[in-house]
Amino acid sequence: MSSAAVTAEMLKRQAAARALEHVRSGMKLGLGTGSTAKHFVELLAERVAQGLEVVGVPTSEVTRAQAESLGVPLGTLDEYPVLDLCVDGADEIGPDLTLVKGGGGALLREKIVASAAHEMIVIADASKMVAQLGAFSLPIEVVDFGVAAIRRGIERNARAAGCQGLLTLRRRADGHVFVTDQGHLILDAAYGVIREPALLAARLAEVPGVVEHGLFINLASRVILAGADGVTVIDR
Ligand code: ABF
Repeated sequence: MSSAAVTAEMLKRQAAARALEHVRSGMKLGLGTGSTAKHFVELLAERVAQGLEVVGVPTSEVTRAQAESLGVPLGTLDEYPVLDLCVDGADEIGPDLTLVKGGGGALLREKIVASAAHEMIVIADASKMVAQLGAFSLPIEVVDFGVAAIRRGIERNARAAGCQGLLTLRRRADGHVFVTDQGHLILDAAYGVIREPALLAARLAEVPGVVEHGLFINLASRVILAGADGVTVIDR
């Protein structure tokens, strides 16, 4: 692994370790998806082995498998519809802590779990903090019926929110169409800049066939960023 990659992983782990300081025995936790959240689950598992009593609700099958293999007690949102804390990563973090998420394809479950938690802590390396959202293509989760028509609806409604850009059907590395844990497809929208996230979110939600999108608005209560100059905590 290159020295830059090692540094990036170290920063992610530092952010994850800081988030762990907010975990207490008895908590019900939302467990995020992605490489940064993976560090959190690993560190959480170490504390569980030392006696910390928590229950984790995973946001993806990948996280479920990781947490299970590490011995973290797991539950479901049906058993625990209210969570104390959700810890997750993000692809972009805006100045008001609006997030772009979904690069890992887990945005639907992530948003449901985050919404069920009293608090959402986002952990990331400092490069995820941006002045304006949109450089990272916005993941839009859609059903697999009438995708061409859904595309037109997204393009029309996004234009009304001042956003235009190529919609790309997400594929796996092997070229097959990516299918989410819920059996849906993802269109990644290269908008470049998202000036009015709330307006775009509202317009996308109106399109029949759009299940969810990667704009997380008013969900993150705290962001923990790890950078070369240390760890920064930002509260909403
Ligand atoms: C997940 O975390 C995804 O929504 C998001 O894409 C990802 C960030 O991944 P990483 O921590 O690997 O940068 O929640």
